[in-house]
Amino acid sequence: MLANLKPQDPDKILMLIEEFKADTRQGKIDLGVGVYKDPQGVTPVMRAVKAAEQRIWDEQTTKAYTGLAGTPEYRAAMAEMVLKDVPADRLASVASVGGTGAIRQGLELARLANPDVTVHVSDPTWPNHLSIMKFMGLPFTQYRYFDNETRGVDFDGMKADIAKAGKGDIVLLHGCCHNPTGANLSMDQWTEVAEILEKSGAVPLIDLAYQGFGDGLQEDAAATRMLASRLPEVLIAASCSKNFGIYRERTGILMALGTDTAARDLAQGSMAFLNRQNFSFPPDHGARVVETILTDAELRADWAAELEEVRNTMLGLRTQLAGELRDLSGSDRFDFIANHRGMFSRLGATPEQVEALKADAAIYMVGDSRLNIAGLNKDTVPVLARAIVDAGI
Ligand code: PLP
Ligand code: TYF
Repeated sequence: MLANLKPQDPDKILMLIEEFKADTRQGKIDLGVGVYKDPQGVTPVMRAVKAAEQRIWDEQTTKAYTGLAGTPEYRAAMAEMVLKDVPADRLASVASVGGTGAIRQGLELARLANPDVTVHVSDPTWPNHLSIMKFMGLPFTQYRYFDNETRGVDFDGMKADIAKAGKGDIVLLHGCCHNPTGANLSMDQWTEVAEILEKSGAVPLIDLAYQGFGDGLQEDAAATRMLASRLPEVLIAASCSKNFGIYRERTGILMALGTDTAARDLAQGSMAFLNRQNFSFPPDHGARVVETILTDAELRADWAAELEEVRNTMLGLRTQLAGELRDLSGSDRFDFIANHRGMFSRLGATPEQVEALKADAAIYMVGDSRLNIAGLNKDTVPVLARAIVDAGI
């Protein structure tokens, strides 16, 4: 049986990790996988996470099963963090296996509700969106998103394309900090997106993996909150991997907002059912850490402060890199780096230029010229800027 298996395409982002490890050159720079690194190159355990884990260790008396949907306390805390004003009469939610698990279950839910669903997803998008939909055999199409000339959003193209989504289709949107481009919509543009979806009856599935990494915890959730309050139906797949730094704990949540309590209850039952089919109970440790932090004023304030440091570190690196490139290139064509938000910016370089950066300067980024800003520090920014200009980008 096993001999019949076919080799699967590897994840190109994850492959870079191995390639980088194997490179023996001094001064190599890793701008590949989207993991936050501090200026010393360490992905730290956040202070509040350590404190919450200590508290859980001290106080937890059982590790018996929770519930198929996870604990109500975790789901309530997350709903408050993401939505602020929680419409309890409309909201169904389940804890998930990371943000990826929430995306997968959200797509499964959409297909359960509408077997003819088509998913509309940005071009480009996080490669796992495409690979999950292909694996599920879910029909999908890509809407225009990135303008390679301006390195901003091709908003006219995006509007024209998402208007083609029909009633009951899914439009997958990055709630903030678009991966891989770093280019994002303004609030006015988000309002236009809401109007288009209002007209068509297509349902947004908002992938919120970077709340707190862009303009701030509240600001990064603003588009999600607006869509949730305006549209009758909204799906949200939120991840705690980045903003709590608990990548390996696999912590996320799928939320579904319906029109009334009957729709909410149907969604709740179906989402718990989907958890049961796929893995039964969702992982608890990361969820318990998040719940502990969000429900304790002191821990929450400390977590928010550390997250703010992380965000500001990345913003500082963006400003520095854009400035260095302005000086070295004698032009403002790299200013988009300062305007982008989140961990990533797409440089707009060719695959050959990306290869040249790797071969000549030991600088690793994803083949589509996505760089992880958090892989830099004050000393490596000038090295990268010089290499970009030398590569003729
Ligand atoms: N969505 C996007 C766009 C991401 O970049 C990530 C990051 O890894 C995720 C979702 C989900 O992350 P995780 O499954 O690790 O929570
Ligand atoms: O885009 C990234 O780099 C992050 C991390 O299969 C990641 O979202 C990358 C690939 C993958 C899972 C997570």
